[in-house]
Amino acid sequence: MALEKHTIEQLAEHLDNCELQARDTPKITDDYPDMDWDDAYAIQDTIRARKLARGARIIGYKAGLTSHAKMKQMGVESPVFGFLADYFSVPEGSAVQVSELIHPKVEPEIAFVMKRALKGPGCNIADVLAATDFVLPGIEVIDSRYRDFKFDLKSVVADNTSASRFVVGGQAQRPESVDLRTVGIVLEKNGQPAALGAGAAVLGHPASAIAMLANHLGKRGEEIPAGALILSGGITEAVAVAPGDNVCLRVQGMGSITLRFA
Ligand code: 0L1
Ligand code: MG
Repeated sequence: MALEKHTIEQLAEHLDNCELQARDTPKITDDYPDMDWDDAYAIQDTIRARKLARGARIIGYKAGLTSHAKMKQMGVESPVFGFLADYFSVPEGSAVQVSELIHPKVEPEIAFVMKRALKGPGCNIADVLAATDFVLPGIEVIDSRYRDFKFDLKSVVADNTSASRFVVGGQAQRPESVDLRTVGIVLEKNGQPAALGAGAAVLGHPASAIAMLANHLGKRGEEIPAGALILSGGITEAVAVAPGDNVCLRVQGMGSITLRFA
């Protein structure tokens, strides 16, 4: 680790407050260019501890930057992982208040709900599918705390990978009853297709992202617990939204979900 404990705490407080007050900030590596990966995840862990101390519950995880479209959009080469707090969850069909956010974008995703705990190292797609209870459509609302979405990967990890809000719904399916590689999705904004793709855009198979998450957590002595909800990563590039926008995600064989922005 390159940063002192008090610096990690200070940066976690800063990023947590930026989220809560919908305030942007320059990326933190501008001031701490030597920050390493352990520092980045330690800042994210400290943000998580701050939320837990305020009474929030952690209900799952997310994988980010898992599609080639997203990696290209962000100019990076590997996925990142974050956590989902209970208050990030938005009821299906409801409205997200844009005034509570900085510059939201939406991503079409496949969500996994686990029936058994999953612990790396060595997890693969088959292990993930065997441990999955069901899969369902999810829209992630990302909202980087960094000004103009300008960041590097370590800053993004520290900022809990831009996690902000999400909705899941539609028709949940057992993992064996759907081919998650070929499943097609259409993301509509205000009734017009804004992005489309297939599950394989996420690392060849969305379950790969869950296996990578389990292996990542395993290295840190953690596991994906039974019952966790996991967003496996955007299938397409992220789409910017503004007040008044209406977003609908249609997933082949899994129904649709909608989200409004007010
Ligand atoms: O969920 C994601 O893919 C987002 C990862 C963080 C980068 C971003 O804010 O776009
Ligand atoms: Mg995402």
